[in-house]
Amino acid sequence: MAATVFVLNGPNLNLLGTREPDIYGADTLDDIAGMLEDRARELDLEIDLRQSNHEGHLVDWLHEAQAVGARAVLLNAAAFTHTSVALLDAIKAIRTPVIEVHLSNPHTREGFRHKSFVGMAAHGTIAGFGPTSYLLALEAAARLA
Ligand code: CA2
Repeated sequence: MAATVFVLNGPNLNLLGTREPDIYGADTLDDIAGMLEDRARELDLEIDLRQSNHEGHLVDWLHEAQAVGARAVLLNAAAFTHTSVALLDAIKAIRTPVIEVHLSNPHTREGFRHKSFVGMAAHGTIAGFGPTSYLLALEAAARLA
């Protein structure tokens, strides 16, 4: 059976492709899901992509990733990246590797985006490549032991 990679997306990413295309691009989350599923098939992986505007859902899904034995989690926690000690603790609480993903490069943006609670515990971070960030993160997940 193919290993599963969770792709967890935080607040407002349900609106992707509808606003601020200069920063986040024109692709929707469904477009990104399709792109990931195509590549996952080639890598013999399965994608379980979810989005929530609620911090606790993301915490629960990180726990679930470990419980079901997911290969890795790709996590774009959106604004919670910069605020959430709960996500930091959840990532530390599981053994499943978490790869932090961002469409934009937060380090070239406002100062409040330079701190990442997710990055403090993530296996690694890929940021700044638009939807390709997710694809690169999937490639990295496929190469994890
Ligand atoms: O670049 C990223 O992927 C971010 O995680 C996106 C977050 C932002 O708070 C992070 O600093 C960097 C914002 C996601 C908001 O998504 C929208 C989508 C469409 C229209 C407006 C916002």
